[in-house]
Amino acid sequence: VLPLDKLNMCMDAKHQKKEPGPEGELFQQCAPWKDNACCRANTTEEAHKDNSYLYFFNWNHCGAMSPKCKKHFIQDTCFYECSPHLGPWIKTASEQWRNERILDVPLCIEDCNSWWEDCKNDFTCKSNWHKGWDWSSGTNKCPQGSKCTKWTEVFPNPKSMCEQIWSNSYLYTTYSKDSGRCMQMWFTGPNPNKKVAEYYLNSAP
Ligand code: FOL
Repeated sequence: VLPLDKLNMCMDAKHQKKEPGPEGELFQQCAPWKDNACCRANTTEEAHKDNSYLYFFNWNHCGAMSPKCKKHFIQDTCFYECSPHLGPWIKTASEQWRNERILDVPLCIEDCNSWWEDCKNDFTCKSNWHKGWDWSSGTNKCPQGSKCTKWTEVFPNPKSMCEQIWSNSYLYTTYSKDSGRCMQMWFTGPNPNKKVAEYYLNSAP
């Protein structure tokens, strides 16, 4: 049989393990996932670097990204690479670099709002960071015809950023962390997202 435990599984993407499990140590911001993770320790170290081998992604494509903004992108990377409770939102992907993706993961309002607040004075040239870059140098640069503008011009509000930046990986919600109805990118202690996945799995059509 195919083991398919939607409450405890890893997506078939670029760096995730086949099955979730404990990792002795995970690096810094990814440490909350160490008891049960889809990421390896190496992946979490890379997640904290600029232009890491994970995606060779350049956060500083419109000048240096501020540290307070970058910490949210590191946390998003931890969440994306490590989360074992994304089953209800895993879909087949059409990209050549991954077989599966996440779609419309309901993100807690605090996590989306603080991410946008901490980035709103930064600059970018694109609203969808998955597609359309100039990769000719080996890392992403703003494509010809695009211009670096204020974050708020590209993303007027938290919802536009959280939903558009990774092709609708996230769904903006007005649920708070204590609701049990939204997924948390930032948490300490036991992973609160398992119960959220359980809720959505049981309330699914
Ligand atoms: N975080 C979350 N929450 N969801 C994600 O889907 C996600 N994905 C990445 C990182 N964090 C995430 C991966 N990021 C390319 C660009 C970004 C990227 C992975 C790959 C890239 O190669 N883009 C090409 C198109 C490639 C294709 O579509 O096949 C480009 O044109 O820029």
